[in-house]
Amino acid sequence: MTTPVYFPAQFMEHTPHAVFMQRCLQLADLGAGYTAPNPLVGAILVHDGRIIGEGYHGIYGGPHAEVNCIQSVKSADRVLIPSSTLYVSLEPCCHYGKTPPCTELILGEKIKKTVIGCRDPFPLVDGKGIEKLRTQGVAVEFPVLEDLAKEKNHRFFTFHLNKRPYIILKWAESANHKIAAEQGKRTGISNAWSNRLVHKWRTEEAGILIGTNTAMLDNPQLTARLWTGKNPVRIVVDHQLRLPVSLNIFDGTAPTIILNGKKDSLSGDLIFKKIPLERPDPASILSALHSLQIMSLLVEGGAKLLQSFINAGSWDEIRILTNQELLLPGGIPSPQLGNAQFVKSETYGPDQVSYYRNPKMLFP
Ligand code: AOF
Ligand code: ZN
Repeated sequence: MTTPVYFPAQFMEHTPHAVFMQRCLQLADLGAGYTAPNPLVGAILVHDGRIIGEGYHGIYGGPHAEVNCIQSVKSADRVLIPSSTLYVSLEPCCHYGKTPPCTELILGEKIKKTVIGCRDPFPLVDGKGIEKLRTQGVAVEFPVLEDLAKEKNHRFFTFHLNKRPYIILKWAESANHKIAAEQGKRTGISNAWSNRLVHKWRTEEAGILIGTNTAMLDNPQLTARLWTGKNPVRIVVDHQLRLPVSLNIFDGTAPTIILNGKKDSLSGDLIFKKIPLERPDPASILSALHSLQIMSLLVEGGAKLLQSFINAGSWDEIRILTNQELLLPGGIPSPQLGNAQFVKSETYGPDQVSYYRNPKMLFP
């Protein structure tokens, strides 16, 4: 557990709830990469300006932030729980999922005051957690730091409100904006530092998507082996089921979904998911992935697949690694950015990493 922060009583009068909510948001981050399709949530218990408990949702299927927070209270402080305020970055749940409702826990512990960051868009909760607490006599202060609390869970909100995964399009390109030297030839573009950054990104998303040609020609592993964390689910579009099982994506090192036009089947970590269309488009791919509970997606190519997502307006972020020292005459042009809005750039040796956002596509 982290060191408790102590606010003296006279300071407390002027301490906005925002300070304690900030702490919840910090704690929420500790679950990043492990909770999908659940949200990132942090909670603290504050008694007379002193934090007596802290917790966060650490892993999908595991205890919620509120449970870990209450469990962390030292035995000498347990008597203080009913007269403490529970701060939580997301509305407490009121349903039986993999774990029991947090509202029952709050009521059972006789906590009389809660401060909540933002509403939970999950249909089984969606305001009903707050209502339950209020009707049972718990004072609820809501919302506090709502924009930051929602931003923390932009993947979760996008998944529930837009009914599709949160989408990050990514590619590496030469200084003259080519993603490969020629069709069918794997071209090394990014460097050891930026490759590690990409593997870090892989640990942060639920799934990683590529098209048939990229799977066939590049034979990628799509794992996060250069960074510590969880491998994303590998997702490949293979409409005609042309891909040979000798490819790395079939090596069993990470769960793999094959989106195809022929069959639905499940064998261990290998899922075949049928898309009943002549040609799968972004909308059909996304609705299949939504039904498979893939909360966020890193799309890593090829150019045609990336462009189809841009053209459909189905994307949230674009991240481009540009090797400023590499020129590829001829070659395959990078996708066209369309209405992408520049956010920032970073430098990793010769590579510049540029981040864009979709100005139209934030959750409602
Ligand atoms: C909370 N605190 O820390 C989280 C919540 O299957 P379960 O029981 O884990 O429930 C998952 C749902 O609970 C998830 O979709 C979201 O609505 C909520 N997550 N709620 O009170 C938490 N992680
Ligand atoms: Zn809960």
